Amino acid sequence: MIRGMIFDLDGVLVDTARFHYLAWKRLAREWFGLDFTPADNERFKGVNREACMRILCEMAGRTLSEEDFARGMALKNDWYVQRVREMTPEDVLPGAADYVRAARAQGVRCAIGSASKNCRLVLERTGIAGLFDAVADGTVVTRAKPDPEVFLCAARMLGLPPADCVVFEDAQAGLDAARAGGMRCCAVGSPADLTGYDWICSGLNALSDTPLAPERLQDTP
Ligand code: B16
Ligand code: MG
Repeated sequence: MIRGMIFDLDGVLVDTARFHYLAWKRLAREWFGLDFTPADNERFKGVNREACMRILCEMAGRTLSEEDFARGMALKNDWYVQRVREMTPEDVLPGAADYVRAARAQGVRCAIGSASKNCRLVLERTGIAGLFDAVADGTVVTRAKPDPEVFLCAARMLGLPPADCVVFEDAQAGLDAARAGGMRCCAVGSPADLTGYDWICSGLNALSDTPLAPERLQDTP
């Protein structure tokens, strides 16, 4: 039975992916003269900041000093945070808050499992912090998805075994992390981009006809 739900933040609950994309695109252009495309950005989804910076350097064929590497990450983060500060509850993805509320009403415990160190700020700006019993994010874990650390940490915070939890994820690295942690997972996105999931939906607003519909959760093995 599903007793816990662990939600990735970026791309599942809120649309911060485009802010990350725009900030990396600017850094790629200003520092490396690279045209960073949406296809390049796929490799950055769900991956923590340091790992993203490493991928960008690899794409540019450049090795930076430790100091410049840290300066690049800080610049990107400043640009990203500027946009996050302008977020409002309207930036919550369609149906996401209602889905979490309905699951909670069925007795399901809900947590966040995000790679982001800015997770708390995003939750506060969008007004959904109070919907979650626990927050496992980039400030409490060290290993990047596809390592399962962030989801195992969330399950532990909920006081539930991984097998009783479902992870909702938009990134392949996150789906791989959920499975590595012994959890079932629901992909959020398109079957053309994602693989290795138990269920798939285009967004949390599209789950009403599936076994993950809140009113059917009690019967889901
Ligand atoms: P930050 P998620 C991830 O969030 C993003 O998908 C990824 O693009 C980003 O690099 C990562 O957070 C780190 O974010 O720079 O704010 O610490 O999808 O795991 O909620
Ligand atoms: Mg995500």
